[in-house]
Amino acid sequence: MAVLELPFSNAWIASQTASKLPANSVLHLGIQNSLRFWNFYETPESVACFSNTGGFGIDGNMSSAIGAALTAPEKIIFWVLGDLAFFYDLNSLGNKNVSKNLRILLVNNGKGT
Ligand SMILES: Cc1ncc(C[n+]2csc(CCOP(=O)(O)OP(=O)(O)O)c2C)c(N)n1
Ligand SMILES: [Mg+2]
Repeated sequence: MAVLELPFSNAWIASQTASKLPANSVLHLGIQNSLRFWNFYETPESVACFSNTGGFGIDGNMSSAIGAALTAPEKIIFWVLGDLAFFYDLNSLGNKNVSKNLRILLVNNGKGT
C-alpha cells in the first residue's frame, strides 16, 4: 500500500528539513531511522553529511557529535538521532566543553526500531 502522506515521523522531518539546512553546515545522522530516512532527501550541495556507522552502535553517538562540533567551531553541526541513541550516551552532555555550534535534533518515537 502506498503512503500518500507521511505521518509525523523521522521521515516527515527529513522531508521538511533536509533541503532547508543552511549552506556550509554539517549533518550527522544516527543509525536506523535517521540514516535510513534522511538518505531519501537532498541536502544543499555545500552541506557535508556523515554517519558514524562503526559497529553500527547506538552507544557513542552523542559523544561523536560533541567531538565533531569541537573540531569545527566555525560550522553549525546538526545532529539527528533517535531517542535510544540519545539516551544511551546522554551523560556526554554533562561535559562542560559542549560547544555552542552543536544543534541536536532528537527524534523521539518512544522506541528503538
Ligand atoms: C550498543 C548497541 N546496542 C544495541 C544495538 C542494536 N540497535 C540498533 S538500532 C537500535 C535502536 C535505535 O533506536 P533509536 O536510536 O531510537 O532510533 P530509531 O527509533 O529512530 O530507529 C538498537 C537497539 C546497537 N546497535 N548498539
Ligand atoms: Mg527511536
